Amino acid sequence: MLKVYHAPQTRSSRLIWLLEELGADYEIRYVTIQRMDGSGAPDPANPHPLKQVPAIEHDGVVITESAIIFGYLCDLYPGTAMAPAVGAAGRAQFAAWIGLYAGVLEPVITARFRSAEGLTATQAAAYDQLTATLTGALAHGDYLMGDAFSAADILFGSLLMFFRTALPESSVLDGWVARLSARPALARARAKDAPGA
Ligand SMILES: N[C@@H](CCC(=O)N[C@@H](CS)C(=O)NCC(=O)O)C(=O)O
Repeated sequence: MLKVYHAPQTRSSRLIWLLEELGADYEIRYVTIQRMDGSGAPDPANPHPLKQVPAIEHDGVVITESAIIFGYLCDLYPGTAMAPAVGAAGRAQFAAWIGLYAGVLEPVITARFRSAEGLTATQAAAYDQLTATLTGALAHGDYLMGDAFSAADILFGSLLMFFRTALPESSVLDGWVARLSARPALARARAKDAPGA
């Protein structure tokens, strides 16, 4: 059984959404985390070495980091629309999106949350490039991978669904978020976000 260590309204919420899209068989272990407002506390039951979420446990192995977990789960459930299979057309593009999330979006957006004025010139350039890459992709299709919704949309789009101001105002981005918000799997995930919800 795949176990998901999850705390409501966090980066692990989008993982529940992905699992619903994949039709996966999984079990949610609700854990507490230290929240940015000072509430909550690290949970001894959480196997994440930093006591963060998400973490998953599969075949006795703990896997952390959202982008890595997304890639792993898409490969665990091949043949869905969530990601092109290894070797199939579009797989390289999918890998590039996952890498962009982990290598650029996470560090740059985290730095920006700490201080928008405090970005280094390199980070500020990466932020502008990131915005241009996302809006550029969405100018050519309804989703990041073109006409087909994929796990890449969940990974990136969930950021704007939580914090729309993370990226600049844009009708292109707003239209994308509206399309993502209508996914039935998202409604199912939201129903499971909090214990007993
Ligand atoms: N890069 C990590 C970040 C994980 C992360 O920061 N998760 C937050 C919740 S959104 C957390 O667990 N915070 C509690 C803490 O840092 O102690 C990922 O994407 O998986």
